Amino acid sequence: MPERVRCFIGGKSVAGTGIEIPIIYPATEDVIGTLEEAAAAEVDAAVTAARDAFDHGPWPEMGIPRRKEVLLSMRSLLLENAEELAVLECLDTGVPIRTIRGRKMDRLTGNFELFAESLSMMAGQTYQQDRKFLTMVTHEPVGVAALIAPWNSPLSLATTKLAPCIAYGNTCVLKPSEHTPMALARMVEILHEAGLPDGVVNLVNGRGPVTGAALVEHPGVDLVSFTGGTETGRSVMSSAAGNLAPVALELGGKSANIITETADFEQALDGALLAIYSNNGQQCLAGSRILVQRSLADRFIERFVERARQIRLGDPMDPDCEMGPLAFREHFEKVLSYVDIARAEGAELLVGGKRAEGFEAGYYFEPTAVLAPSNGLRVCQEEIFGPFAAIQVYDSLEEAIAIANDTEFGLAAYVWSEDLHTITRATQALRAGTVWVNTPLVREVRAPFGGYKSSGVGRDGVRDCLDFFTEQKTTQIPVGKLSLARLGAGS
Ligand code: TXE
Repeated sequence: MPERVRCFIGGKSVAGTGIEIPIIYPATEDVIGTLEEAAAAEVDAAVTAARDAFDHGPWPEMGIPRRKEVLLSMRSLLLENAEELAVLECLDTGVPIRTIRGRKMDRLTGNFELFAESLSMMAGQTYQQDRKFLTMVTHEPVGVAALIAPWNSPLSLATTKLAPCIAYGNTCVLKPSEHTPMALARMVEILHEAGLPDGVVNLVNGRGPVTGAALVEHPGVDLVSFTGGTETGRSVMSSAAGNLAPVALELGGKSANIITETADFEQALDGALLAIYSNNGQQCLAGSRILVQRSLADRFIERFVERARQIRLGDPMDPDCEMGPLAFREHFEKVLSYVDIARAEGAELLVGGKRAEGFEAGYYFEPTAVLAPSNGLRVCQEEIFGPFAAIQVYDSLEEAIAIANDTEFGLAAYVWSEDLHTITRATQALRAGTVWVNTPLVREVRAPFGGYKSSGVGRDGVRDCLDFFTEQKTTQIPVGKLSLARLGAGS
């Protein structure tokens, strides 16, 4: 475990000259390291190193077979070091180690594999409608990208940006969340050990309004890709506008999980619990509004509450742990505050609602659910980002669809039914970037992923990442000699 987390700039570890921030293990509240915050000077050095690697380095000019080889050797080395990375991510986040060892590590290594392979299939276009010209469209790297990562799943979400960014020949400066810096710092070292040229990936650490803001506003940044909260996303977008830097934003959600009376009840119950309580409830695509059809509401709520009570909270390093602590103190307090907000607005507390008992320390919060009388409540409209479900009862499918769409967000939606027409009607009408039918939380990483409305701008996925992380260049060449009008040559 690193005692100090520093910047990594131009292939070297560099001291941060900002403040020192304690790194806290959320399961015990022990200080387990110190983060050296990057001040504006280190941010500038990191952008300069990335610019230099873009303008003069081998990376953007490298042929695809060689770049692909480097990406695949990064993947192999990450795989070899998967256990170390998993432990660091667990210490960073408090997410159960079994979740990290499983789907998080698959995502991390899969991101490098996918974008390495996508290079093999990358092609431009030609237009030949006008027989006098050959018109070619080629993809070229854009330049220096600022990549801002969140704290709920640092390795997989940071590399969802980083892998396509560098695969398509760009260089970058990565800023992890100040709450979860360790696994990504180690990952950046591993990428270099695997043969990544210096300056292609630079790392700066620190608080959002300090290090993050300095990075996004830096005039040397050509592109900004951000994952985080909707409010921060708005400010990132307006800062990037100063440089006219294109932005991709993956923001919050308040996704509806519609349980119809035609659902496979047991599957829907398992799915609803997973959708709100996995990853300690801290995921943008959580099914945080559970809409249950009236005929099965009593039975569903009773079983849901019974199961929520039995979720095994514990030490996230224990492979049997199903739910760990929330990621940091302020976040714990934010989630807790929604219990009083819910009560004050007339919601009924069904389960949980307080710090979990039996833990001397740690940001443990009980799996919580409230029954909300209306979708207008703050617990139904605001992203809580914790193990906190708002359950509502509806009568008809059309009513459920209207409730589902009555939100400023549009990241995901879930529907559970065995009836074809229910499924087709719901999937067509739901205003969300991803709709899951009879399953929670699958990610097909090749397909677009992103949000409608305030859930984001742009999409992850192979085609959209190619569009975002490359410039398209149109080149036109005449076929044969042209006879051009001869201005100034007399008639
Ligand atoms: O996230 P922030 P916060 C949601 C969730 C959560 C809320 C607030 O609802 O409760 O956001 O969380 C960096 N310029 N999600 O405040 O601030 C910051 O350092 C540049 C949803 O912790 O969005 C970190 O690296 N960067 C979500 C990253 O932004 C700035 C994941 C995310 O932090 C910055 C996380 C600035 N001005 C929270 N301010 C998801 N979509 O999965 C902050 N940052």
